[in-house]
Amino acid sequence: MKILTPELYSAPCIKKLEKPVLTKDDIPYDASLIFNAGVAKFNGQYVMVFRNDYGPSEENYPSVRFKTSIGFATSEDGIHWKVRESTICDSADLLPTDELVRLYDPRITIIEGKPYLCMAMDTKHGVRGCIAEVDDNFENIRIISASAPDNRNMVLFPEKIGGKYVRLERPFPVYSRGGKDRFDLWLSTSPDLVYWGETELVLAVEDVPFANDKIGPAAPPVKTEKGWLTTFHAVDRDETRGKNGWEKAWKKRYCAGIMLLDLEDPTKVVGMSKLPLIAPENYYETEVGFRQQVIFPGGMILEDDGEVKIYYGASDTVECLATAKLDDLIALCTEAR
Ligand code: BMA
Repeated sequence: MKILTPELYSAPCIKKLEKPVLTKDDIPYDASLIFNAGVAKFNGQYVMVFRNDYGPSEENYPSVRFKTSIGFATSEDGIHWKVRESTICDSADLLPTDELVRLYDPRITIIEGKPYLCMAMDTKHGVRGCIAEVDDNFENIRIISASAPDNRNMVLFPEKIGGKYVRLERPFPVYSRGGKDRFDLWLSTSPDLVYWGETELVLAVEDVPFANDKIGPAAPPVKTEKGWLTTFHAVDRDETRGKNGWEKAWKKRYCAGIMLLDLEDPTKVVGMSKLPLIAPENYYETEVGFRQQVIFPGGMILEDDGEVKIYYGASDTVECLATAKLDDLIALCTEAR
């Protein structure tokens, strides 16, 4: 295992599955990097919408450029997945004249029985965050709202709060935060999922002891008696780090953090773990893959027996699953560690 300093570890209550739950070998079409999936329980099964970056290999990267498709899979147990032959969308289908370049990093939220996807959206004029409606078969998407650049990593809450839809998001204030990645986690509300406003800061990068670079939302929040339980991604950067993947150098490490937000006013952080929830440790998180040392949750499911499933992309290459008990996750947020 490659050790980055300072060493960071997952919380003791986290149990990682030994192998990824989805890799390129499971995909019935051109696939290379399968990661950053959204996962939900919907109509009696688990559904997954995942990112597939394909085209280049480690040998010919970066002269061959990635294409990106969004795939769909279902599961009876949340562990073994069946991937559908047809994708939801594919950047290869876009025309060179189109403004949209690709959609990626999908998250699923079911609101009043209807599935919605939040995605990052690269366009010719900047990175935007979008919300899309999707039919119950996850075949056709319709983008209903897209932010101004620079924003992405949006996640919707599963119900209205105070009569309004709510999302967490991560704008990129490149000029006003010192010209570096100093990006924070924000919240906006909407009467209709289309028009968004009342934007407030929730958590700043300097509030997170294991981040020195940027933070942002991860999986959509889960409602608990103690508050909205939600993961976030947290990045530390070290200029001395060298080759950690396909690129000449990859200087960032992504961990997952966890916090509780107030049930009625989710701009208020009720508690946050001062240590990472999930850190890169395993072989497929630290030794192999496109960008090693990256953990990026996109789906969190609370089961009836109190088990929480957390799905995360590892090394921007495979999709993994960790589990924990709800009570332990709440304790991490409310008891100082
Ligand atoms: C972010 C996004 C994520 C990715 C991460 C690490 O900026 O592109 O999709 O997982 O970088 O490469």
